[in-house]
Amino acid sequence: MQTQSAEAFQRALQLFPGGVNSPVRAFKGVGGTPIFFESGQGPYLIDLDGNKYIDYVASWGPMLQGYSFAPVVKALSTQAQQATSFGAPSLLEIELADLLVSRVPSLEKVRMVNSGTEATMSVIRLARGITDRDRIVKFTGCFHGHADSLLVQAGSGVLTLGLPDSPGVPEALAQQTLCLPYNDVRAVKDAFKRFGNEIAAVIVEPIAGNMGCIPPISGFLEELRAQTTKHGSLLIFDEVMTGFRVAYGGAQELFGVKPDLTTLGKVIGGGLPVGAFGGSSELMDQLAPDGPVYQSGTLSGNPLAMAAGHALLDSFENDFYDQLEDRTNHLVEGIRDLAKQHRTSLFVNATCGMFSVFFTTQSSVLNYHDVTQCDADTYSKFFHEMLRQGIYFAPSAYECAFVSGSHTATEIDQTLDSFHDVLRRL
Ligand code: KE4
Repeated sequence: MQTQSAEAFQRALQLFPGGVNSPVRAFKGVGGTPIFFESGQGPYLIDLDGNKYIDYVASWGPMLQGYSFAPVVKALSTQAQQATSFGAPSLLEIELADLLVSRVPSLEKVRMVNSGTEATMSVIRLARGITDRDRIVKFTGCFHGHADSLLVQAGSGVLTLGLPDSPGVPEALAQQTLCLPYNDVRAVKDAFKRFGNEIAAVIVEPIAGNMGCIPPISGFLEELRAQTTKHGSLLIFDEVMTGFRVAYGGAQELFGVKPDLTTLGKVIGGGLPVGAFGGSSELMDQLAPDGPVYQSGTLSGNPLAMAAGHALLDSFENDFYDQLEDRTNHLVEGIRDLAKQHRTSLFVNATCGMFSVFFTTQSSVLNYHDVTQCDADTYSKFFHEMLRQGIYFAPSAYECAFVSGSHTATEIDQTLDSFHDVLRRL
């Protein structure tokens, strides 16, 4: 008997390309058909057939306090009765911006947008406008959304689907994007030696999360800061995934490296569509209407989204991150112990609130090349076995697993029990 998810997917295939509204949801990377969810509560998701899962996808990061988080639900229901959109300034955007600026070291001013892609697309235009340079540097396997200049050797869905790059991106534009190996200090130095004064900006995930989780090696972010400063280029930290997840002030607080510009998304919307980018007042004032670099958005600063984002971010008391780190470590150390016990060749990269399981005999996974040496087929088997255990991991070997503030020891221990059962059979 067909599940209701399978039936829904048949309908979706008639309406959406690939039956989805974002490629990585299509299960192409793991096989099978997507699960359609009906509701979520804390760390749990429930699908159309009433199956309950402990969730580690977190809507790809935003759900840092789990699903149906009461303060967010309350803020949304209150605001919805006032107005769902103004297309005009409101105090709600000020309250969220105040919170972002007070916590993220590089921010003096921000511009609200509606997705991470909008944030990175806009910040690249700003950097090019400010420096009057065209070249940008990104890192192979890092994903910054689907703006043309950034869809070059990208991670996430591009990597999952094995797409070389994307048709439709003008060659002339793609040529302005220099892709370097992540964590490769020598390659960064060489690139700046050759192109230094032509480089508008370097954009980097300060902890890579779109080729699986890959933290920076010591000195990598510091070298990016040194080289961009030396050559008059701008350093952009894409903290769409890491912002408010890995630390109170994001990865830039964690590593003590301050970029010129930062992009944010996911968590700051509390599950609603919000992105933002920001930096010093001097740089941000180059944006219209005061400055010459144009950027705009009908629903930017949307009151519902601002209310949801503020309610979520306002819930992170200082010890939130200590607890999140402890919970993440408890799970990750447990996985490593079980892998040893079962002699499973796997490697785990982790940081506060996010981790990835790589099926590999390698003793480290530091860049895209290492990731390509990992066994994606075994990940697919792992994914489906865990699904049968009621544990929902990302339907791709090139994504992260996310722990939330709603995952308690109960869910973590149940997840480890499932790992025990599954690793035995892999
Ligand atoms: P969005 O446009 O999807 O809101 O954000 C793009 C983006 C930018 N920067 C980073 C570091 C990101 O991780 C993302 C989006 N992440 C993927 C999953 N890793 C979104 C999932 C999807 O594409 O459906």
